[in-house]
Amino acid sequence: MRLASSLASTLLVSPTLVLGAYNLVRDYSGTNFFSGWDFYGNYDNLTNGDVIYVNQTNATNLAYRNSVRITSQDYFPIGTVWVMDAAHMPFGCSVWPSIWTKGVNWPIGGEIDIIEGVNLMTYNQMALHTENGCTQSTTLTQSGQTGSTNCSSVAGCTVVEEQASSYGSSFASAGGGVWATQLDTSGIYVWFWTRDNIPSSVSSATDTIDPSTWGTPSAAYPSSSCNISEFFTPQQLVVDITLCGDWAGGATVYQATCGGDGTADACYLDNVIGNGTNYNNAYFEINYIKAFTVNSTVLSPTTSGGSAVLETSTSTATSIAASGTGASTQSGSGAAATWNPLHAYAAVVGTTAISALSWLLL
Ligand SMILES: *[C@@H]1O[C@H](CO)[C@@H](O)[C@H](O)[C@H]1NC(C)=O
Ligand SMILES: *[C@@H]1O[C@H](CO)[C@@H](O)[C@H](O)[C@H]1NC(C)=O
Ligand SMILES: *[C@@H]1O[C@H](CO)[C@@H](O)[C@H](O)[C@H]1NC(C)=O
Ligand SMILES: *[C@@H]1O[C@H](CO)[C@@H](O)[C@H](O)[C@H]1NC(C)=O
Ligand SMILES: *[C@@H]1O[C@H](CO)[C@@H](O)[C@H](O)[C@H]1NC(C)=O
Ligand SMILES: *[C@@H]1O[C@H](CO)[C@@H](O)[C@H](O)[C@H]1NC(C)=O
Ligand SMILES: *[C@H]1O[C@H](CO)[C@@H](O)[C@H](O)[C@H]1NC(C)=O
Repeated sequence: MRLASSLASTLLVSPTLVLGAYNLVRDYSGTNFFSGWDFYGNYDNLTNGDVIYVNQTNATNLAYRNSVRITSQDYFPIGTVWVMDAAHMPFGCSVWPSIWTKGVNWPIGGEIDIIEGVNLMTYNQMALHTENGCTQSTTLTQSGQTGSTNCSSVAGCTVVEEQASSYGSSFASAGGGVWATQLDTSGIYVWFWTRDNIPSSVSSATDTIDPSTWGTPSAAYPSSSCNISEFFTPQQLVVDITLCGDWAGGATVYQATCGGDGTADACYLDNVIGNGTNYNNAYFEINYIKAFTVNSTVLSPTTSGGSAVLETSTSTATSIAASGTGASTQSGSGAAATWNPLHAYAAVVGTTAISALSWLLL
């Protein structure tokens, strides 16, 4: 459902971006991609999708397929830039992928939806979710189109990407692209570039990165109407794919791009109980996810208080040991991708009545 509000067209004032460099603290890529994440290991009791986020490998409930929801073990402080390079994002009827961030006591502590879409949507939708009192300013500069400005509403404060090829088959056809997200006391900003438009300051960034030259972001949430320090605790990254559920499975949302009879069960009946061939494009192909922070530090969660504490060490990507745990190596006829050892994949593997939506790392 494309959001019709045109509030964004009246937005004029430039955000004040903090200048200066951020230092690399994590590089999730290649054979180390799956190091440093926790697998959810439960059915989707968060967005009511028809999936089991593995490990529940012996599930017999045919209402579910296997999928993956991974959360970074690290928490990243206010003062972080994440950069994500993907060649392919999952898409298809009933498919609902996201790359997003959350605090330790989610939904308290803020949520940043960097990449999110459902079904056959053709554009990415960004959002913040917070407790009451954070809104998107009406005076800012962004290239995207604002949907809702209330970050504590059910939908969150949403911004639709206006550039072409930000989601679905057009994203894949363009060779994918890069998102960069700045979480700063001055605000939260998301930039998107298709493959051909990635600035060299991003593609060639190694140890440091500097957002000050990137120009107008796709989505801007300046602190003038949302005190970032108040509404956001340190954030962990989440990557997941669910099927149907609260957003993709909504009767009108589903019908908008996938048709069908408009009933509440259409998403499920038309896709989830099928043989898996519907999910040939339900995979991530991620070249890398990198995190850069101002203080070269990452955080680990405490079990109380909703805060996070500094780790004693500040290890960098190169010191993260490779581990095979959690990196499924299933394959099957439903997997459409050409496997590349440098990339991490999530794919539908559909050969039997119970298809598996699985991560592949070969
Ligand atoms: C989801 O299930 C897990 C495992 O049973 C549980 O720890 C968690 O609290 C549940 N989450 C919600 C939101 O129900
Ligand atoms: C599935 O797991 C449960 C709980 O661990 C176990 O009791 C059951 O025997 C398993 N079923 C199969 C078919 O492996
Ligand atoms: C960075 O460290 C300095 C000195 O410890 C501290 O004052 C500042 O708040 C830190 N900034 C961030 C973004 O963590
Ligand atoms: C935002 O939405 C929440 C939840 O519906 C509501 O309680 C709050 O009053 C709204 N805030 C504004 C500024 O409209
Ligand atoms: C923002 O929130 C922080 C943390 O709660 C607080 O210390 C600060 O005074 C707030 N800033 C403003 C301008 O309200
Ligand atoms: C899977 O379902 C699709 C769509 O209904 C159908 O075209 C295809 O023949 C089926 N494949 C198998 C192996 O049953
Ligand atoms: C989860 O998967 C891992 C790796 O396959 C396995 O070692 C572990 O026993 C599984 N745990 C459960 C609860 O299924």
